[in-house]
Amino acid sequence: MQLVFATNNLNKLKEVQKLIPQHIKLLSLNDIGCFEEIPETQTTIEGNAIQKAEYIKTHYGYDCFADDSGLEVDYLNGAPGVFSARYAGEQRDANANMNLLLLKLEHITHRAAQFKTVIALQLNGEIDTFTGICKGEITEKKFGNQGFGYDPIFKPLGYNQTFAEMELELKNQISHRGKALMKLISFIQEFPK
Ligand code: ITT
Repeated sequence: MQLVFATNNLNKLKEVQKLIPQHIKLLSLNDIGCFEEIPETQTTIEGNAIQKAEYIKTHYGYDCFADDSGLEVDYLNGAPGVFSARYAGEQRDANANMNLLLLKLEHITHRAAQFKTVIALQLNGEIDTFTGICKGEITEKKFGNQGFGYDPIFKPLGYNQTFAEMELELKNQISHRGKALMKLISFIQEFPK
């Protein structure tokens, strides 16, 4: 079976490549000649994931899955959520996004947050979605330099390190994307090879 993973984020591709079973041939957007910006205009994480997967099927004809993720901060009523990538502006700058979030939480002790991923799978004319959540808290400053996005300021529950201080294997075991992907993988194991 071959499946396109519809992401322009090379970090996500790297995370997913490590977890996907060998009998599934993972194609990137590069592999199918898709170099355009895929629209993400929905108001929910789930809506964006479905939009990305459907876009690839409609315009390129491939079965495909797409992930949309966001960081939901309790004190900010779930923001930045679906706007996580462009929280500090259209330049989608991870450092600027983290700085803005740290500023909004300055002197705030309630720092609970969660990462959420929804993966939408477009396979054999059907759409299915798989959700993964990872609970944790926002640290007071940045720690570590692995990973991407908000990783340096997110400490998952039960751990003393941020995602950016962890090996990718550990992040994958406990992360929102890892959990959603495990659900996707057990779903597609059912299909013939
Ligand atoms: P796509 O091409 O897959 O859309 P993207 O970077 O736009 O890549 P999303 O819209 O799914 O990804 O994610 C929004 C943002 O949420 C992303 O840019 C990061 O800032 C943040 N994010 C998502 N997953 C993350 C993770 O595992 N660790 C840290 N930050 C993450």
